Amino acid sequence: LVAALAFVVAGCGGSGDTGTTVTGTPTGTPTGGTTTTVTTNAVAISGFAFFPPNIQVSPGAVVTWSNGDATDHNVTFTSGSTATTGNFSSGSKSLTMPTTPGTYAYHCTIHGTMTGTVVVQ
Ligand SMILES: [Cu+2]
Repeated sequence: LVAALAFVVAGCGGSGDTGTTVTGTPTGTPTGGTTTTVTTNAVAISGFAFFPPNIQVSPGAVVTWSNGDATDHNVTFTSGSTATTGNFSSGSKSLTMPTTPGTYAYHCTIHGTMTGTVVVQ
């Protein structure tokens, strides 16, 4: 019986067992402070997060946030700008970015874990 059990356990460690793999996390994960910056003017709000969280646009560009959650969110800049969309629970809101190059951080004032940045350059 012991020998048979050991055989089964050893078998579980084979190539067919993928249930506990924790290595090889993909890059670009939207949480955890990733520094990946995407060139786009559109940001989705989904699952209480901005995606992509870090974007790059041209000076003076209009950036649009689309709220896919059925709850109020807002986009409020906290560095270099005081622009805010105000709360909105559906649809999209747009803000015109500054013309001065730099990194502008924003967050949702309702949900402190929702943060993002816009790099203007
Ligand atoms: Cu929010």
